[in-house]
Amino acid sequence: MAAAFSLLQQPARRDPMASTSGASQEQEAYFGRVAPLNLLPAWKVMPIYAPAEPKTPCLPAVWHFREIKPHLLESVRVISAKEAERRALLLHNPGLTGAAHGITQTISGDYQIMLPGEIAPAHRHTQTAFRLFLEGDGAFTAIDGEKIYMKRGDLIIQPPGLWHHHGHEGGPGTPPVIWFDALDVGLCGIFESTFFHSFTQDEFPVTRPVGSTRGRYGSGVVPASYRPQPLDYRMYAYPYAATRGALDSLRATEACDPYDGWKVRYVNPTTGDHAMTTMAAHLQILPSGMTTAPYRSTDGAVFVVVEGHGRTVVGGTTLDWEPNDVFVVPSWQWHHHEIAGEAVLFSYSDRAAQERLGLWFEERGNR
Ligand code: 1HN
Repeated sequence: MAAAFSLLQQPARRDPMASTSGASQEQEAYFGRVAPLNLLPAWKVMPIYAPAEPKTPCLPAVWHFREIKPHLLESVRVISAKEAERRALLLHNPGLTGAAHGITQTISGDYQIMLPGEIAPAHRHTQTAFRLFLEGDGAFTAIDGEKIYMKRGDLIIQPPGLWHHHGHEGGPGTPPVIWFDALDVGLCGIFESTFFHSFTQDEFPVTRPVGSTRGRYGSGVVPASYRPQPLDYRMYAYPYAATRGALDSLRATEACDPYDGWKVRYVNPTTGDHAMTTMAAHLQILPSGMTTAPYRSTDGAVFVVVEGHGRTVVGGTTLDWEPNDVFVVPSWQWHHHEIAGEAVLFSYSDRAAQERLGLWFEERGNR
């Protein structure tokens, strides 16, 4: 990206704090006179509004599934899926304080659990969401009248504005199902554009057979009359077997990328653009023993470990991970992965939104 390089290669500018650190008595008195008019001198807030490079209060962090699962299992005794609407534990970035929460300032992440026979009631919202299914059998999510059954590693995208509910159809005594959810909660919050409606009944009527959308839009064809609109996407289910197959196929003929190993991007098959309008999602495979080259980008990225184990070094912090763990690399922080056992990492971020707004930048370091 050309713009990225001109911005990245600019010489460090003078310290903007210098203009405010030594405010004179006269300047302080002036601030005091304009404040009652709800005015702030720009030169006073410039360092906050315009740091020389991206700054984030978010910290690198890891959530270990091994530690969290007992609490998830306990949550089913505390509240029903129906009462909770979504019985999920949100991953809170330890660097965020006050009203701000989320795994970064723009996106959320949570583990959700359901027991056999339960329904998580239907609702719709302006947030875009997705689920990455982790464990158990018999779970479905129903989107806009179509049930989608979920297996380990499947990505199911929930477009904004469509009614959805979830259920677990396993018989009595079947183990609970657990998946990972994400939403662009903070992003919609910043834009103050969030709408949320609960449906009048627990289940939104199912009107289309299983497999309808993937069959119609994910087979290299579209219904003849369909014209994709920029914000419209019709494919919701990305089964793990297909995505993992794409990685294996890349690996068979392409060299291992020093930054990414072998990596694929989830796309809207009718446009080739990101699969969601706000969040980008990727899946990558990294061979055992690999240490990736240092990399940073302006999108704070969240990784869900699907297979393997290893650690990720973010600045001075080392995050160890194994399957079903989740870790976050905040915006613009140098990081690399050290792979102990061949790993498959799913990752997501607000990169799709940043790219659309011309705000996304990356930098590749040398080993
Ligand atoms: C939500 O709608 C779901 O639909 C899951 O499953 C987690 C966390 C915060 C706000 C809405 C879902 C959520 C959520």
